[in-house]
Amino acid sequence: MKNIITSSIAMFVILFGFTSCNNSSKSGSKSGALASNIAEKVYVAPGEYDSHYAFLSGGYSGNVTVYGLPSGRMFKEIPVFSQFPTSGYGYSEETKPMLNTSHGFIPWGDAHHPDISQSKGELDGRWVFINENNTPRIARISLTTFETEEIIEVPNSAGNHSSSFVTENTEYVVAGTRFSVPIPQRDMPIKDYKGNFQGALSFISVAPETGNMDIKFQVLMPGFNYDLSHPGRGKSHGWFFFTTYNTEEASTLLEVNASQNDKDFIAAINWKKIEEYVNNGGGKMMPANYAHNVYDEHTHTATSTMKKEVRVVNPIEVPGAVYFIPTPKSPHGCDVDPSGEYIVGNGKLSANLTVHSFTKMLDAIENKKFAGEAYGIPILNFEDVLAGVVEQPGLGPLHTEFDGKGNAYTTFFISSEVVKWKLGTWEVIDRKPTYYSVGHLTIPGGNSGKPQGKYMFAMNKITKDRYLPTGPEMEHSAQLYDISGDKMELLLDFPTHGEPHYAAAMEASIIKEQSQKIYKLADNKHPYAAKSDADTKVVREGKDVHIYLTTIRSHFSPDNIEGVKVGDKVFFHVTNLEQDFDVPHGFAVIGQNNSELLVMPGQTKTSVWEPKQVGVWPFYCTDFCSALHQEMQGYIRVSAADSDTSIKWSLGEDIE
Ligand code: K7E
Ligand code: CUA
Repeated sequence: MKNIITSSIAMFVILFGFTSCNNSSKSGSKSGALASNIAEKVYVAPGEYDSHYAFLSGGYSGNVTVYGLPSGRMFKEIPVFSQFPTSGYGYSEETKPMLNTSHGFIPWGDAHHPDISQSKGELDGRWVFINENNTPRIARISLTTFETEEIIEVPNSAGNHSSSFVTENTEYVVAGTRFSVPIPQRDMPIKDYKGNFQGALSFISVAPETGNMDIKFQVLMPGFNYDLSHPGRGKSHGWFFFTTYNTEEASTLLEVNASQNDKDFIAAINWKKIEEYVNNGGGKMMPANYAHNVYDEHTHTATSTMKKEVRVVNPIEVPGAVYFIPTPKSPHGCDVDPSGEYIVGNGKLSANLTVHSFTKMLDAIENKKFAGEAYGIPILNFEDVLAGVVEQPGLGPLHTEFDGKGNAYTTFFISSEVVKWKLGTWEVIDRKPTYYSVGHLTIPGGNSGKPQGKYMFAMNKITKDRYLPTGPEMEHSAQLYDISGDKMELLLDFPTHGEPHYAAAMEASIIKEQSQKIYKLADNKHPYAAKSDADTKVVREGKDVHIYLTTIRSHFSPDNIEGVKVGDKVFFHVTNLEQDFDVPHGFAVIGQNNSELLVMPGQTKTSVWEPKQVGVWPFYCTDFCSALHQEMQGYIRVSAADSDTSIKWSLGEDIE
């Protein structure tokens, strides 16, 4: 028996050795990622800076994490679609409006595809956009404050997945629906899906100076699933491409019924043409209800406005604006190379990778060579538009990125590898395993005309044996590769947070000098700010008690408060008077039902506290801010509802 086990282990080792590269950390060899020269490639000495920033989506965490490359160190989690007790985002009165939607307050989101703003096809480092899939929204994050500044909800959409990619001058950020739905929403039998449901592709304009988002128009497409998208660039600037699946329009057992057609489509949208149509009054306004939430850096406060209509466009009414390109077989990724000529459609169930030619597409359109139409939208001939095919590169292709040197890199979920291939000749140049089941990959500048192709990292769905076990759940894993040579070289594994569907990355030099260090107290326009200890006060308005509180190392002002009663609603408005980089103060009071606050220098944040018991209750600073941090505390006296204790406050003396 023992012999059988031993020999099967030996057999397994032999097989494993043949089928897989020797990069595994368990191989015991000093090659691959264990070689000391590789360690040097990712080693960032203490006090030194990384060369790149990476912004990873958190998937079901709803947030974005900021990493340094090549070290793989995590610098920050930026709360976006989810409440975040670490900073009080989504709990403080100022930030709660950020999570307002037409469905009410939503404390959570499913974030997928971050994308960095661009000018002239290059990353400009102003903002990161990211989509929320479940309750369709797009957020804009500032790359000076690294805070979420704006969130817009996307009506008529469901499963906002083919999003949030930007055009080459950030004219638009795009949101395409994964699930088609009745538009407008109405009560109808699910079996009547086919021909009745529609898919909205939303073009959200971005104001050049402020970045403010506004839904310019929605194209109401046939009821397919719009999975991923990328903008044209260079010669194809003005177009946007969306993969579709379920062109069968099945409404049940999609794993079978949406896999019937040999080819689905890439939808090619000439947004410039539709923009012109809309600017001339085309399309129609339709009643809608969606939230637009904006954070004001000067009041340190977000406001949520409900918008009541949206412009919709019927593609049939804009001739020459929308075409379908047949693409095998339930394509997922839809990626455009840096020149804008090649559109890669990765058929999940296809043996080959399909690459379309933008030039050939224009020729076919010019010559009106159509294979038919779907709901009045012309379908081009597959062969007329085909640029080439990468033959049998792997199993389960998902996403492709480009290095700007004529090479493409595609992830294969089933065969767990990244395959490098050449644009134009379509030959496979290299393949490297990923551990395990890779989803997206990122090359800094990946969605731009100018990738910064030194590194590539893969984001893997399954971690298994790569790290010390942490119970049934392991964090997902990213793997960093050096792609500066002919062959990819695995450098590093690092854990990620949540599920990083995609990441945007860029050279750190583009943004590191602009990073904000404090908020200027003089610019603080918060209505409840106290800009010095002299401005602090406690004001009763009926049952509401407003406490204008300040923090500075190492005290609160005031630190003793009396006259609050059971049944009151107490607003702690905390202004951090510090004007020094990286000196936040925290605020917490016993029995607080929301979260602590973390208040940045120069900022005002508010926590609501509804005391339920009489007593004398302490509050304190939650951030170890100085040697006397433990002394940074205060008391609030809560009297009975019918008591006559009057409002009084003090610092440094007794309340008489
Ligand atoms: Cu492939 Cu949402 Cu881009 Cu995940 S998606 S992997
Ligand atoms: Cu302020 Cu600790």
